[in-house]
Amino acid sequence: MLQAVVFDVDGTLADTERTGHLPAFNAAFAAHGLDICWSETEYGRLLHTAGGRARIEGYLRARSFGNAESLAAAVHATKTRLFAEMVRSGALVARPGLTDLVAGLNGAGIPIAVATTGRRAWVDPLVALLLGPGSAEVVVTGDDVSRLKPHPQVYLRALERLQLPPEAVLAIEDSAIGLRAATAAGITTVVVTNGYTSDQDFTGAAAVRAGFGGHRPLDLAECERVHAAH
Ligand code: XBP
Ligand code: MG
Repeated sequence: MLQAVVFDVDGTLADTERTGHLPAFNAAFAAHGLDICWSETEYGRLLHTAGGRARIEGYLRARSFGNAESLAAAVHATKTRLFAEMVRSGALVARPGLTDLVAGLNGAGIPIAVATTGRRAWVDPLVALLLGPGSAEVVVTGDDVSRLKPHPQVYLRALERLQLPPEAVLAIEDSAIGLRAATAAGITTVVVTNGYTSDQDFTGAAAVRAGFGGHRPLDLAECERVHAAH
């Protein structure tokens, strides 16, 4: 029986990468006087590195910046602040259909958890904005783990806090990196793709969908069906 649903945040709850993180990274580069501006296409390639700080550091290292580690830390701190401000301004909207699924889970009393590589400074206000204040019983962020996705640590921590075994839970992810993290924790996973992830390898997913809505919505009944079938 399905006893909890664990949601990824970026790309799953909202199109945060393109409309939120990317402009925040570019604004942070400018704030630090760096002549770097990632395009949407280039950012799509950079998403193969999980975590914003590691993403910046890898980019700077590849361009032979001597102080890549400390500079990445400083730029990422600025990016985190800027993105948190953007979230608090209410600039991001939930993916179509998500609200219906959340209402179904709330109505059935099925706990919601969140497992993300993102930072708590913006994850908490974003989750409150998109899922409703207090909707998520457990929120595990990149600040709570030492290994980011595709390592399963963030999902294992979520299971611990839910006090549930992996078989009782369904994960909802948007990317191959996230799918690997959730399945490595033993959790049945549905992938809801987006423009950045639709051509990735989703081997091992219980189901792959282009969105929460459409003619076959990923609602509570569908989550329960997919979970029971695996
Ligand atoms: C999302 C990410 C995040 C964001 C940036 O991965 O990779 O790093 O791009 O967030 P997932 P931070 O959806 O699999 O959790 O800058 O706060 O790291
Ligand atoms: Mg994601």
